[in-house]
Amino acid sequence: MPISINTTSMTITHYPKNQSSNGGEEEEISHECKELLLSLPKEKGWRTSHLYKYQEFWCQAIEIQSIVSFQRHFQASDNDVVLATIPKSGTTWLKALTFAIVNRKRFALENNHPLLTSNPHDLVPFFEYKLYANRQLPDLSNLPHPRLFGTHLPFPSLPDSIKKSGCRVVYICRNPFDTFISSWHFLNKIDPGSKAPMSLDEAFEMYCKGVIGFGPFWDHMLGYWKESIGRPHKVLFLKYEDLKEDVTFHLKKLAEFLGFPFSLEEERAGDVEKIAKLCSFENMKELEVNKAGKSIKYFENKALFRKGEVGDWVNYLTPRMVEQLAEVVEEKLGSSGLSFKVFS
Ligand code: PAP
Repeated sequence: MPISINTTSMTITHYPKNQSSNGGEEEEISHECKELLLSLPKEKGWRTSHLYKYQEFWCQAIEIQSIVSFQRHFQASDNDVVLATIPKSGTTWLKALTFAIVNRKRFALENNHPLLTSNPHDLVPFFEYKLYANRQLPDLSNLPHPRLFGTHLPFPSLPDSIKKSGCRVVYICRNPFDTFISSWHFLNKIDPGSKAPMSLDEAFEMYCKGVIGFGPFWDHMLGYWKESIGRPHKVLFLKYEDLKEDVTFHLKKLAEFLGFPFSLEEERAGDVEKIAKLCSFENMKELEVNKAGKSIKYFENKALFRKGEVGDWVNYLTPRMVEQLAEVVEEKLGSSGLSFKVFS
């Protein structure tokens, strides 16, 4: 029998689960999903024993189950906002900025702002890690509009109702050198269960082959890049390094794209700068909720705030690795017009 509970303003229906105890990896996987997994190519995973290739991207077994449910059940509204990223590209930052921009009339920027007491992943939930995770079917009809959601799915795998409705998609990506180093640190910080941490060398080889959650990174980026060129009013493409260089410029651009432009009075009152400060790495890292809280299963919020810099990869990659990854980037992205700053 399904059981319904109410969490804040959305109702979530839980279905009975199959229990197992292998660090959550294949925990709670339905018979239907197990059948699907048997038909998919697989490789050794970074954190879990395997990554599976589902619809041309790599992901964990438990994620596939949530993704299938999201693809089947989610119905977009025209004013929904979907924030899309490949992991470790600026997801947390983009969620914070978007939440603050869209809700600035509901929540004054001065004090008691929800971002001071909640991690951005709680305010802008992931489809695949929260809303459709754990075999839940959420009732999202009571969420305030515009509804804000997050996802790591590549563009072609988004449900048709997102791709075909008027809803807006914001994508942020980051140079592959820093994204790789950030991913390696992060995945080794998560409780690996019985698995030993993965060496930098091994992780690097997998990354260059495209074998990383939601990768290959080049396909992920190109899917949104092409869509942003074809439908610029519906898909906004941002880069982490550009935001680091001039956050207020990109904040205003984001607000305009979302349909919440700053008025002259707001600009004069310094609201753009207030949001930039509220969402800054330095501010967010020091908040109690981000030092001690846990918003997503298997990792603590503090793992989301490491260095927040452009160019930290120079401290880890050998000249041979830099050359190898630069070749991959050139081969896969060279003709697309998409390029990255790799130093601050
Ligand atoms: P996720 O995909 O797991 O949610 P995501 O937020 O995309 O992670 O990436 C985390 C990276 O963004 C970390 O980078 P680092 O490992 O190189 O340090 C993290 O420090 C950085 N980050 C988190 N919040 C901010 C922020 N407010 N401003 C700038 N960078 C941030």
